[in-house]
Amino acid sequence: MFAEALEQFRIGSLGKSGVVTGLLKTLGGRTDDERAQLGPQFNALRKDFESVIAQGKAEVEEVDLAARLATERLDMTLPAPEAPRGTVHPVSQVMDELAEIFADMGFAVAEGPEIEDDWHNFSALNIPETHPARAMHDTFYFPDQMALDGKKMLLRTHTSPVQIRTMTSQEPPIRIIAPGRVYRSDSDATHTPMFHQIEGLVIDKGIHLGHLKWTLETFLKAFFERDDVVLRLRPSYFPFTEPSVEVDVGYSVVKGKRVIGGSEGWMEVLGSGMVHRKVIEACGLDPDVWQGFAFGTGVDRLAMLKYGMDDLRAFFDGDNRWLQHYGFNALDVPTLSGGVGA
Ligand code: 2NL
Repeated sequence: MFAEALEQFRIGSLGKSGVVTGLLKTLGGRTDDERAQLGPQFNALRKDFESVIAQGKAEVEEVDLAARLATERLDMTLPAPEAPRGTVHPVSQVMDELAEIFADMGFAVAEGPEIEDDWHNFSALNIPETHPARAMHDTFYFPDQMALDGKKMLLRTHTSPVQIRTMTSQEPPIRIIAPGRVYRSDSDATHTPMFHQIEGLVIDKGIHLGHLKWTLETFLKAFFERDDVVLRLRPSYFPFTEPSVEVDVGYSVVKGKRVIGGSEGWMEVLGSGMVHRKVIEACGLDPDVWQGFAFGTGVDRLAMLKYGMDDLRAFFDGDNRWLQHYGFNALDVPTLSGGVGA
C-alpha cells in the first residue's frame, strides 16, 4: 500500500532514528563554521522531505475519498431503527376521552389542589360533622398543617372541592368537569388509597333532573360507543345533592361476558343529583335563582368496564408488560369523529 510505504519513508527519514534526523543531530558536535554552513542546508533538506511527505499524504487521502465515494451508498429509504415506545396509561386515556365527550357538550375542564382544607372538602358540601368520611380512619389528615379556621389540612377525598372553588370564583352559568386524583384510607383488591375520580357540575337557571338524565345518557352512549345504552335512575342519598340518584347502566350477556347495552342486568356506574340548596348557598349564590346538577364516578372503574381489566391494583403497579398490553398509542388522540376509544 502506498500509504504504508509513505509512512515507512517518513520514519526512515524524519523519524527519531531517521537519516535526516541523524544528520541534524551531528550539528551539535561540529565547529561553529561547519554549523553555520551545514545548518541551513540540513534544515532545507528537512523541509523538502516534509513537503514531499505532506504532498504524498494529501494524495493518499484524495484517492481514499474517491474510492469511498465510488463504493459507499447511504440508503435514505431504509426504515429507522425501532425505538422503545411508551404507552398512554388507560386512566389518562379515559380522562382524555371524557374531556373530549364533555367538551362537545360545552363543559370545560377544571382543576384544583390535591391538599385541601376541611371547608372545601366537607363543610361547603353539607357533609355533617358526624359523617364517617370525616373520620381519621377514612381520610388522610396532615397532623400539623392547619387552615386559618384551625382545622387540619387533608388529601381531598373527592374532586368536589374543585367545583366549590369554581362556584366561589366564577359567575354562573357553570359547566365543568373535574377529573383528578383523590385519596381515601382504604386498601384491598378493589380499593387503592389513591384513585381517580371525575365529577361534573352544571349551574344555571331552571336546571332540572331532565337535563341531568339527558347529559348522562349522551355521555354514556359516547363513552361506551353504543347507541343501545339504557339507563336506570334509582333514588339515593348524598349529603350534597337533593334529590340524589344512583345511575345504573344495562348490560347484555354475550358468550358468557357482560357487554354494555340492552337490559339483561344492571351495573352501577354513577352517583348524581340536583345540587343541594345549602351547597349553592355556601358558595354565595341564591338557590332560588340558580339550580344545578352534579355527578361523580371513578375513572379507574370506567376504564375497567370499557377495556376489560379486572384487577384495580395492576393500574398502579407500573408493570411494563401490563402497560404495553393495556396502554394506548400516544398518537391516537381520542376524537368524536374518529372514535373516542380508537
Ligand atoms: C359517587 C357520587 C357524586 C357529586 C358527586 C357534587 C359536587 C358538588 C355539589 C354537589 Cl360541588 N354534588 N358531586 C354529586 C353526586 C354524586 O359522586 O359515587 N362518586 C364516586
